[in-house]
Amino acid sequence: MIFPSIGRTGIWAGALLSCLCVTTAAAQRVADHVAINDPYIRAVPPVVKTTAAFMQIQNGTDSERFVVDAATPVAAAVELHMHVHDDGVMRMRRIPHIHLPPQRTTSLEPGGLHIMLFDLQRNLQPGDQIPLTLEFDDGSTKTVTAVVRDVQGMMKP
Ligand SMILES: [Cu+2]
Repeated sequence: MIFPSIGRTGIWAGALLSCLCVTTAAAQRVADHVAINDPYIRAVPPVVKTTAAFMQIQNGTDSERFVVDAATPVAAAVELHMHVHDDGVMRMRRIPHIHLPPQRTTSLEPGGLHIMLFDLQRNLQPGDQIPLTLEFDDGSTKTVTAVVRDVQGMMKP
């Protein structure tokens, strides 16, 4: 029975290494230095299977950071989007990341940057609380509770 004993040693060594790695990474996680305020999701009628999430993202670090992905259990697909003026028409465009300047707050709002939720898995009623996870450029993540809210109009007032 030599393999089980080697295996066990390997597992213990591996566990020790991952503990050290996690501790080191935890001290520098972007997610720990980013504050997310007022996250909300636009309420839509049950027949509509697409909506968007908005929030204020405060980068408390001294370096430029990025949101690189987002996810929520209520949507089968999630994309980062911005609005662009195209011959007087507002269009949405997928972007690879949301830029977070150092020591600044970046607004995700109707008519601007937003997190697009596709193929909604259930009806979203105003007042519902939905977990939404953001992933940052270092791979760290932050999960916030977004409240479903009625939002008037797609454009900024
Ligand atoms: Cu969009």
